[in-house]
Amino acid sequence: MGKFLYKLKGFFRFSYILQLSIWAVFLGSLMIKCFYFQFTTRISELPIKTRLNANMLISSFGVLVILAGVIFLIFNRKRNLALFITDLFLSLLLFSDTLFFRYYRNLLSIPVIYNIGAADKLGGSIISLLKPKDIVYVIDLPVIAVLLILISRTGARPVKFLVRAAGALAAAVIGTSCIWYSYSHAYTPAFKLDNNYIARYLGVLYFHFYDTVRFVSDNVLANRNLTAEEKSRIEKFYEEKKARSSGTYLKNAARGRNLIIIQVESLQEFVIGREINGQEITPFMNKLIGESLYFNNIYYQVADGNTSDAEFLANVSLHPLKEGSVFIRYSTNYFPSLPSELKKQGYSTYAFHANKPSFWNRSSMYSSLGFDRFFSGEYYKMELKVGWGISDSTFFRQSLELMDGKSPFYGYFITLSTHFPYNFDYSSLSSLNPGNYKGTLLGDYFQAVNYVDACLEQFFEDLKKRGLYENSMIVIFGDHHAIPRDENGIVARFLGVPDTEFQWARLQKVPLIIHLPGTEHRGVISVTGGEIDIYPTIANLMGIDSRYAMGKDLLNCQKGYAVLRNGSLATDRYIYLNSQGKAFDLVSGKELEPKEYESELKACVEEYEISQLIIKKNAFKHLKLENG
Ligand code: GP9
Ligand code: MN
Repeated sequence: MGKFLYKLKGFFRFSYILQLSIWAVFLGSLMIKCFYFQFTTRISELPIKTRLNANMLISSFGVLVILAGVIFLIFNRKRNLALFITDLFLSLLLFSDTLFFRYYRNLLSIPVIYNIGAADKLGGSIISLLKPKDIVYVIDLPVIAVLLILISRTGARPVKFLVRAAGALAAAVIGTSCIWYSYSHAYTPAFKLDNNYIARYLGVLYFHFYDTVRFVSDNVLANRNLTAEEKSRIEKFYEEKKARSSGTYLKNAARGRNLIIIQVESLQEFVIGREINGQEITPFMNKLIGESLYFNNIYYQVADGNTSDAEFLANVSLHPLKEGSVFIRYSTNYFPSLPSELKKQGYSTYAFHANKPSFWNRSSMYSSLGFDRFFSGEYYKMELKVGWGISDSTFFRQSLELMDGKSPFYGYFITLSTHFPYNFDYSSLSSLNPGNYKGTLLGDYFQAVNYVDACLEQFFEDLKKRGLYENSMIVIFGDHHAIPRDENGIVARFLGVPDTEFQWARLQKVPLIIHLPGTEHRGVISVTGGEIDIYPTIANLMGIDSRYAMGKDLLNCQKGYAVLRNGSLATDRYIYLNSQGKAFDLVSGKELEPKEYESELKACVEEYEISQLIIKKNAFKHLKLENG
């Protein structure tokens, strides 16, 4: 009997150890994965030993303990399997977050996952975003699987409900205390401006919890009725904006002309006017700039919607959504826009982009925005594939063939050949020799840009041949960043600047060229602006209405500024970095006193908030603003 009891005790002890091990592996490995995620994405910054990072880990631990408690409470016989599946799910989530973040510098929020159709777009780029170290996301799974098998052999012990309830309660108390502790030490106002701060202060798992609650309250429980108070808040904003706008410089200078806008994929400002190995990277654009209005301080303002956000900014002049693409989430809203204004003036309006029509939900959004026709990938014959699809040279040539040539028209052309990661063999398309940069991401990018520059030159020639050049206004701008933050070191070295947050922020500019053939309207305009200012600037030149535009007319503005997607602010004088809560003088790099920028920052936060409100409540449907 004694022997039997001894054996039995041993048996229980072994199964007890196994059970404890599975909990330990679950908690320990997920903590390591969370830790890895925070630093591989650089959401959390080095040095590791800071109070901020400790709080982030405490909060992550809290979330995991609560989850473990829930599993303990709900599952009895299938408890270990539930642990395994939860581990698998969270690992997959963190892995997806990692890849998505490496490219978009953003977290996978529910609206993004919800519209997963658009997320397949990373496609071939995914491999180039993978790192061998990412193996950490699966390394514990075999251990848990072995433990599961062993436990199934020894027989998992069922636990009484009361014991499970007590355990879950204890986990809930410990978990919430951890989260509460970290939350009370976090700078929570930043949460409203950028999801990344939520993960920086409280960890990526807490972010997913926060995002779920927000999504449910925004979409499932949301009231989309515009209250009287919200309506007057928006009206007040536009009245104040109208009072600020003055000047008539170049008003109507392009009245009645055709409008051609070319949105160039990943075209950043730092390549303009630069040479590599004694060769100009963008010889055509450099020459064109000498004969055009060139805006050299324009920041991109895209968020989750990336390219589609650039289209939204340029055609609607509102800030994009903080989460998800407005093209996908609110394509049924009423948006006064550049194409719809031009349509009122008798223009035919066309959008050209050689990709799937469903991509970024363009087909439905374009009709909401007032484009008569959308020539998507289905209209083009594949002659030459470059990167993601049909080459830009083929795209431009075939686009012109698709047009009926009736004037006046507005054509919006979106290129594709310069899409990240630029690993196409451009040697047959570009004669640029990137020298020391050959084979690097930056070297490949230079060749890609050099290629699109030549395509633009050819497009201008074709426009001339078709008689569509002289009577048009041609606008060229870049949609967003080209080089991920992780790779910025090489750009910083190329430009001879330090690789700091301040310099990185300063580099997030895109070129904006406005060309009026046959006129003397030219010159470099250094006022600070963003993509949001494109529509009102064009409206001034073409003499059309832009009363609902949130941006400013760059040709007639006293104070330049651009509100960036992460809550940072660029002005003619300084850059405020939201991640650091500090502003730096653009010339001296010196930190500014808060009182020097606080009120401007407040106004910009309000601008951003108003924009979100307009989109989420479909406010333009309910507003009748006086002509601006
Ligand atoms: C897809 C193209 C690229 O059609 O516009 O989109 P992006 O990945 O840059 O958002
Ligand atoms: Mn793009």
